[in-house]
Amino acid sequence: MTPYKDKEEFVRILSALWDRIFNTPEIMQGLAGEKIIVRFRFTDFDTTLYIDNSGEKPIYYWDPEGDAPFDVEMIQTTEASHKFWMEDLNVPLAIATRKVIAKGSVQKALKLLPALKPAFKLYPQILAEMGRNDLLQKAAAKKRKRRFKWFKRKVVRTYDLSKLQPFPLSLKKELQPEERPPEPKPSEPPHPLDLLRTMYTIRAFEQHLAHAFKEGDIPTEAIHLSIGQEAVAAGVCLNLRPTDYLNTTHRGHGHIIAKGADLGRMMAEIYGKATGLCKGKGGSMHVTDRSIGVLGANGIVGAGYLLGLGAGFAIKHHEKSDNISVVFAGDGSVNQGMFHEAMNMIALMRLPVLVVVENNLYGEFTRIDRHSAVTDIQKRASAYGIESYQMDGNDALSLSREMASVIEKIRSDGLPRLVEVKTYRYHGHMEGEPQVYKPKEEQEEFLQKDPIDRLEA
Ligand SMILES: Cc1ncc(C[n+]2csc(CCOP(=O)(O)OP(=O)(O)O)c2C)c(N)n1
Repeated sequence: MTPYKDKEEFVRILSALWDRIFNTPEIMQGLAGEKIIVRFRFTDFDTTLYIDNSGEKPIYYWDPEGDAPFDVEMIQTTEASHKFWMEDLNVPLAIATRKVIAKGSVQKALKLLPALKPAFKLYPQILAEMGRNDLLQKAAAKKRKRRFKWFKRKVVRTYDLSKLQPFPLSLKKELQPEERPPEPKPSEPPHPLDLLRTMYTIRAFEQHLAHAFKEGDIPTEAIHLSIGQEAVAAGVCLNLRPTDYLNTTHRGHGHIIAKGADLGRMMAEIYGKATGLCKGKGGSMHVTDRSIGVLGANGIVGAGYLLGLGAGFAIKHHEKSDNISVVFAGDGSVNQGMFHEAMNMIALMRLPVLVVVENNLYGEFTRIDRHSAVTDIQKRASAYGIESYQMDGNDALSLSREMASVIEKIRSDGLPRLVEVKTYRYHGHMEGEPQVYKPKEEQEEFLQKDPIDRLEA
C-alpha cells in the first residue's frame, strides 16, 4: 500500500528529492559520466517521472505529453519507490521477483546506484521537512523488529542431528536415479545436419532469451549467452551418451541443450516457472537435469572442475562403467585454485574426465593476455601430466571429429584429457553489457568465422 497521502504529496516529495540531488555536487560528480534517460512508471498513481541525464545539465519532469524517449524504464509502485529511498529494497532481488520491472539497458541503470548512495540521506530529511515523521518512525520500528527477529531465530533454531544422512552418502543411489536410461547407447558419430540443427536450436533459444531479457521478462539480474560458441556445445555433446555426466558454467545453455534437455522445460526453468527442470528455483545459472547426466550449470567460476572430478570418481569406483565426466569451463576459470586442485586429483586418481576449456578470449571484461601469464591454456595440462589438445571451436565438423576421437580414448583407457577450444562470444559477458573493451576489428573478424555460416557453407 502506498505510504503517501495522495499523488500530489508523492510528486511534491520526489520533486524535492531530485531538486536536492541535482544540487549535491558529490552525487552529480558520480552521475556525470552516465548519459542516460530513465523513466519511472508508478503504477498505483498512474504517473511517470523522467530523469534525463543525457544533456549538459540533468533535469526531471513528470508526465510529458506524448511519449518522450528513454533508455531504461522502471515500473513499480510508489511503495517500492519509498522502500528504495529508505534503503529497504534490494534492487536486484526486486527485479528478479518482478516487484520492480526493469526494461532496457538495466545494467547501465544499475551502475547509477553507487553514485546515488549519498541521496539516501536526503530522502528522510525531506520526509521530515514535509511533516511525514510518521514514516520515519515506522521505518525505525521495522528495523528494530527485524533485528529482534534475527536474534530470536538464532536462539530457537536447533538441528536434529539424528535426522542427517549418514556419511559416506550412497553415491550410487545419488548418481543413478531410476529415470536414467539403464544401458548406454552405442556411440555413433554425429551427422553434420545434427550438428547444424543443434547449433540453430541453441542460437534461436538464446536469441529469444536476449529479447526476453531486454523486455524485462526473465526474472534474473544477469543472463550469459553463448551466441557464437554453439559449435563447441554441439561438437562435444553430440558425441556423448545420456549416461555421461556434464558440469557446466554460467554460460551453459548451449551445452545443456546439446546434451538433450527438453527445450520447453529448460525455457520454463529460465523463466522461473514451476514447470521448469528445477521447478523454476534454479534459473539460467543453475539448470540441472540428471536424467540426461547434466549435474548442473554453476555460477561459481571453477566449481565445475571439482564436481566433474567427483563424477569421474563415481564412474570409476561406483559405476565401474566406460561413461565419462565432461567439464565445460571458460578461459577465466583456469586461474582459479579449483582448476589446479582438480587437475592434480583428476590426474593422480586417473579419472575419466574430459575438461573442455572454451577460450573465448575474455574473462568478463578482461582479455586473456591481461589475466593469464600463460595464454596457451592447453600447456597448463602438462603440469599435471594430462594429455591435451587445442581445437578450432568455430569449425563444428572438425571439432566434432577430433572430439569423438578424444572421447573414445577416454572411454577406452579411462584417463583424463584437456581440450582448449578457441572460440568467441558475440554478446556481452552478460546481456546488455556494451563490450567497450573489445576492438571492433576483432569482433568483425570473428563474425566472419561464424560457426553456423561455416558449416552451412
Ligand atoms: C569464484 C567466482 N569468482 C568470480 C566470479 C565472477 N565472475 C562471473 S563470470 C566471470 C568470468 C568468467 O570468465 P570465463 O571463465 O572465461 O567464462 P566466460 O564468461 O568467458 O564464459 C567472473 C569472474 C564468480 N562468479 N565466481
